[in-house]
Amino acid sequence: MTENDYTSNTTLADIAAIMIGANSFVITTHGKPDGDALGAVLSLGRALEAIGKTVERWIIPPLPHALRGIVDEGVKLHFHGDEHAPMPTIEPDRVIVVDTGAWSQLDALRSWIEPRREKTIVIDHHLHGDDVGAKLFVDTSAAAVCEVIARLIDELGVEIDRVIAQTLFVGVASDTGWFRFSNTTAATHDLAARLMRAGADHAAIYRVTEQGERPEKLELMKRALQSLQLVAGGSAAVMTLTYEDFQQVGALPEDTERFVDLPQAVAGIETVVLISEPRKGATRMSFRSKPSATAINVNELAQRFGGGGHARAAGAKMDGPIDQVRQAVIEALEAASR
Ligand SMILES: [Mn+2]
Repeated sequence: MTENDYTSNTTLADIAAIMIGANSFVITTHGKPDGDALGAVLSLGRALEAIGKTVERWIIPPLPHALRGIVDEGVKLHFHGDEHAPMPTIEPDRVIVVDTGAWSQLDALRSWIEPRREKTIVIDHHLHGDDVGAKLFVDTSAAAVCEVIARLIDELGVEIDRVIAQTLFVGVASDTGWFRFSNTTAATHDLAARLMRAGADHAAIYRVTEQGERPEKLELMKRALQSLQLVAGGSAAVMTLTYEDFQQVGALPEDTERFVDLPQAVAGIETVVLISEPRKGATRMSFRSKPSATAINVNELAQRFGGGGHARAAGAKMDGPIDQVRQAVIEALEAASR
């Protein structure tokens, strides 16, 4: 699918009708789920169970440590790590993929999803994706896919109870950086208010999701800041975490979450890239840029490295020595700022 084809071919009302007519579902999302991805899996899963459906929730690890705290007791998550791990054993009527439509983010389950394309429904808010499912609903104006899931739950006629409210709130808060990022809209706040009225406890969610990390994360953060290089005349910051850094502090791949936000505290820094190698030879990049008239579109930048995302937040993966990747990133930043 070319990037221009990544547009809706169905409506939320149609998706709701399909869901009401089906009995069993596998819901999944991108690997290393963030709050939005996990919040969407959990809230939609609960809404479908509320109307008597059978649901399996499949997670491609790693699941960030702090996010485990938002999974309600009694909710079972199935994990798929690598090609040797089990695949879903039920043959569901429908496969639901949320918060991504990109095979690169669904690697571990691709061989299971691909033959089920006809019964797969993708619900997303990203700019780009592949031909993962026969049905696609994508709303790029939504700050979080959980905004879209809230509308879908309304279409299903399911009441937003406290648990659904909590998990939707996690998604909305997570993808907007707690309502700070430029993707936040009045509609985002309207939904957040509605979720609070339904019982979402924002202070408790903040404590669990943003203040529940392991000490190893702080050690890795120190190394990330120590590695910081200013490039493109000081307008861009590049941080690098090597495989050895992860090994020496005992950090996990998911411990880098939010590091890329840190240098943005400085006025002159417009763009930040975090390059990390949590597994030997597998380098990944996170790109952020602040909204401004001259802002670099990091979606375009990430695409040069085979990735993508949003204009202000994007990511990419690359095989190869981390030093070479860093050099290529710095050259791209220098070129983009000229
Ligand atoms: Mn999202």
